Amino acid sequence: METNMTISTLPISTELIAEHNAALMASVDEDYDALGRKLSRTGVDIDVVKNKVAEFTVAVPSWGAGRGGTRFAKFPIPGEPTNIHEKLEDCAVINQLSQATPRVSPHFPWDKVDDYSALREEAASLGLGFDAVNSNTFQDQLGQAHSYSTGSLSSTDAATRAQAVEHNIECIEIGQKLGSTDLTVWVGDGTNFPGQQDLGRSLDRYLDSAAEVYAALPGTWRMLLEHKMFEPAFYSSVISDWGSSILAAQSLGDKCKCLVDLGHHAPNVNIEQIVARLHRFGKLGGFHFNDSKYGDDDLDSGSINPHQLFLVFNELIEAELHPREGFNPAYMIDQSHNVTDPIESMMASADAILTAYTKAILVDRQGLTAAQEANDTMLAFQALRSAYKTDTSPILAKVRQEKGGAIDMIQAYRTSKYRERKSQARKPVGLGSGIV
Ligand code: LRH
Ligand code: MN
Repeated sequence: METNMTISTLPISTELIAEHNAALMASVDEDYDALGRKLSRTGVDIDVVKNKVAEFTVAVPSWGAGRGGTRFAKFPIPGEPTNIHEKLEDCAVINQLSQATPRVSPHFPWDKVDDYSALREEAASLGLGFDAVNSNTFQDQLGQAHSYSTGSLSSTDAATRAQAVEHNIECIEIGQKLGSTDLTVWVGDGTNFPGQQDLGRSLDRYLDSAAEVYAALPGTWRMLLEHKMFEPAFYSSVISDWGSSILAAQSLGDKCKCLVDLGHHAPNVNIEQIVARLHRFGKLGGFHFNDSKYGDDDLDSGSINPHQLFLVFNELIEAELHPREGFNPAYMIDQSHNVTDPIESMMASADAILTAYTKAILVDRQGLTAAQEANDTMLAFQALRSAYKTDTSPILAKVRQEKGGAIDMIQAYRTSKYRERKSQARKPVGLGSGIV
């Protein structure tokens, strides 16, 4: 997070938050002390857990600040953001109340501006920094020379591949001005018909293009490859699964890692095992947290399958305890808020992600490992389940309160009437469809 910049006025009054917390503090303290006594019976110091949780943060997607939509429709809400400046303001609200989302992951050209240094200062004045930058070679821009309709980094057309490489390099240059150190590369490249493209040659073209992007990475930067099973291609996707992604990352080099978007897998795929595998080979680069029931639904994290999110964090705690070269995953949310206020959804999602992390911290690792080595299946499972069953909300409320956030984020947000105020100040967003 930018430190040399003084935070100017934050969007929610600190008096309102203090008043809100004062009314709830007694019950939080009571619940926290009760949980503390319960955890101490199993040798866990709740303050140690609290201090570890207070260090955890997750980035929010700039594109998640506005209402999302599907190919059928998008239903804007009054006062939703219309540009990156308003999106940063809304992201500042999420961070102010959650105290857990101090970075924004931008997307280009959706967040294009003339002066990126000014944008960096603007974000810093709101207490925000920038996380991984996202390139976009899955849409054509007005006046673009070559269409991505038949692919981008893997296109059969050399000029189109060069254009896609150029765009990714431009994103790196923008990211350097913003203080980012990661480039996330997701391509929609693929086919809708068997035979439409040679499955081997399309990957070879992708690897050649990606190698040019890789070569442009500044010293400390990483390139995060994001795999996705399908959509917009519905027969084959060039980087369709973790296998294609890790092989590509291994062939590109040490600075190339794999990013796991939870929604990019077939239903019931064991994503936590994918996390363990990527970590085993030092290629676990980051996450796009969301939830889904069918496809890439981009629903709120933990809203459909909070247990899966817990099991993913269980693998991340194991990874922290047994780190591999360069283990430093980028934690980011990637969601599309089609029916809720995006600010409320991202605050609730940050809470769900920190809840999964906190429950994973509470797992009795020694007991688990001993039961696993002894093939005591039930005790091993119960080591996870008893942690999962623990209500960790007093710890999260205490962390937020102590860091200056709100004990009940949604209640405080609604009391602030922030969205109503913005619906007066901001121009209405037109009807449309699609993600942004
Ligand atoms: C692709 C994806 C990718 C982003 C886009 C907004 O489905 O997850 O991470 O570029 O959503
Ligand atoms: Mn994603």
